[in-house]
Parts: sequence; structure tokens; C-alpha cells
Amino acid sequence: MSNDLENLESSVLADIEAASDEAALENVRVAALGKKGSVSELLKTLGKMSAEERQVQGPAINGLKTRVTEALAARKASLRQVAIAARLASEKLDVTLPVRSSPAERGRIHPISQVIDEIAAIFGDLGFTIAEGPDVESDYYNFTALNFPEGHPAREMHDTFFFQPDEKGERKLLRTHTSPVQIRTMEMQKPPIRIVIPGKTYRQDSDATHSPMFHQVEGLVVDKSANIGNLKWVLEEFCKAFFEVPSVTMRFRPSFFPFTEPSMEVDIQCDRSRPGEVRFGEGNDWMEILGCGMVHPNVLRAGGLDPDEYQGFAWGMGIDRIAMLKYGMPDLRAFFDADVRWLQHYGFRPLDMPTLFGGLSS
Ligand code: 2NM
Repeated sequence: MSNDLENLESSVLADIEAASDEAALENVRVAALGKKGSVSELLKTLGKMSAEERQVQGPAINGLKTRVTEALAARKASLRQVAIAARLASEKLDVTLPVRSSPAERGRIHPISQVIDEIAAIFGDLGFTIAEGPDVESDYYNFTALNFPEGHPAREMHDTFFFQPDEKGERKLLRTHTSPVQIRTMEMQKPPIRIVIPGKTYRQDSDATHSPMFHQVEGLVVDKSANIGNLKWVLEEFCKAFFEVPSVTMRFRPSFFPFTEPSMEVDIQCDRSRPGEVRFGEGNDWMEILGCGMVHPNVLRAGGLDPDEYQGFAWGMGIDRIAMLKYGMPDLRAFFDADVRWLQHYGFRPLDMPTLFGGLSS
């Protein structure tokens, strides 16, 4: 009997030592001290023994139970220690590592968005508001209201993307300029009107310098005395602020647009003698940057305004082109490639909003 106890004890103690985690140890405990455990079964035999026998076996079996219980507790403590050490090792955190930057710091603003924000800051300072309208337009707003007569060759010049005609035979189109927004604004708002309209425009044209979707910004001023002198001043203030130079020289050449009379194309003085670089406000070269004119009486009428009471001036330019000029980007197509490496290089920090007092692009 005492040999059996010794065998049992050494076998249970060996199982305890061999348990490699707390779950395995719990199985050993149940097998020894559980309801039907080997040690519990032994304890149950005490009740059936004679008094003399119990006097010997009682302390022996209870001693066994105590040693097994202590061994279990000791093993449990040491397994817990190992588990904690492993967890500490795997969850190690180097608090001296630099914090990973947030999306607001890592992301970049696309140069076109940056230039639109710069334009909004400049014209906002001059008292203009931003106006917007739909990309999908009617023939009326894109052409007719802007004094493009039915069948006029200028309609073909725009290489318009047309949609399939609807049941009524009306053909929607992708706006070829942002000018429809000027008509919509005149319809809704009484003069004085001072708006700039940045947005996407579409023409069937695609090569190194043309994209079928491009961006324009147009401006419109209507009140009782708006004149070419005002127009010239607004455009000069804009060019100085945008190109961040103290003075600019501009050249106004006669031109033709259906929606303005007179119409002008505007060149800005520049220096192109350094390869891959254009400087404004100096040099002996000219670069065309925008078109403008006095709003045609038919356009004012289409906007619901009496041309004998009101007059207006308007202008338009390509955002993509002036963005390339200002930030020295050689290829227009990269604008629409969505290449994050290009954006990292040419993009702008999201929290550096352009302001006139803070410097537009600093
Ligand atoms: C240009 C050039 C000249 C223009 C005219 C108008 C409107 F609707 F008021 F008549 N908006 N924009 C305009 C005038 C646009 O882009 C080269």
C-alpha cells in the first residue's frame, strides 16, 4: 500500500512538472484532486477502513494530498511567470520611437486643388464669391444663352461631348467651359455680381498639352458701371498675387469670343531664357494666359438683365496650364495619373491653406 502511494505521488508530481501551460496543469489537477481524481478516490477509501488502519493511512494519504496541492500551486505560479515574461517580450513597445504621422500630415493636396484654393483666396480678398454649377449641361446654357447662334461654327470649335438625345429630342452635353454658371447666376441673383467659377470642363481633345477633362476658372462682374479699366485692374492684381511677383506687364490683344464684345486675349510679360523655367514680371517674351471682354448684350439679356441698365466684364483661363507654369510641371498628363510618388513631389500639405497674409504657396 505505502509503495502504491509513493508510486502515485511520483507519477502525479511528474505530470505536474511536465505540464507546459496552465490548461495542461488544470487537467493534471482534475485527474488527481477532482471529484473522481486519483487522490480523491484514495481519500474516499479512508471511510471504509478500520480505526487502526485509518490512523496510519489517514496522515499518509492527506500528506500526499497536501504535497500534490502545494506542487500544483508552485507549478501554477512558475507557469504564470513564464506566460507574463513571454507576453512582456512580445508586447514590447519602444516609447522612444517617433510617432507615425497622421493622414493629415502624410496626405497631399493635388496641385489643381491648391491652385483653385489660391485663386479663391485672391479673388475672395477682392470681394468675389465662388459660384458652381453642373458638369452635365443643356445646349441652351452651354451655347445658346452665351450668344453662340444655332449652327454657328464656334459650336463645332468646342469639340463637344454630347449625350444621346432624350424622348423630347433634347441633347445634354458635358460643359465645354464654366460660362453656363454665369448665366445661371445672373438668372438667380441681382447685380452687383462678382463671382469666380472654378471647375471641370470637357472637350474632345487629347495630346501632351490637352486632356479631354480639364479645369477652367472664369470670372464675371456685372453692375451699372463695370468697365474695361476695372477688368484690367482686376486681372493685373490677380496675376501679381498668383505669380507672387511685385509687378506684371500685360498686353491686351483684340480677339473674338461669341459671349463678349469687345473681346481680348491677354499676354503676360515673361523671361524664358533659362531652360525649364519661366519668370513673370521680367524678360522680353510674352505668354498668352487668358481671354476676356465686356459681356455681350445678348448674354446679359439671356441672364434676365437689361443691357441698357447693366454692363459686365468676364474672363476665363485654364487652371491646369497656370498650375504647370507656376509650379514648373512639364507634362499635363501627370495631373490625371493619380501617381502617389508624383503627388508626394508636387502636392501640397493639407493644413497649409493658401492665404494672402500667410503667403499663397509658402
Ligand atoms: C473667356 C474669355 C472671355 C466669359 C464670358 C462669360 C459670360 F458668361 F459672362 F459671358 N463668362 N466667361 C469669357 C470671356 C470667358 O474664356 C477664355
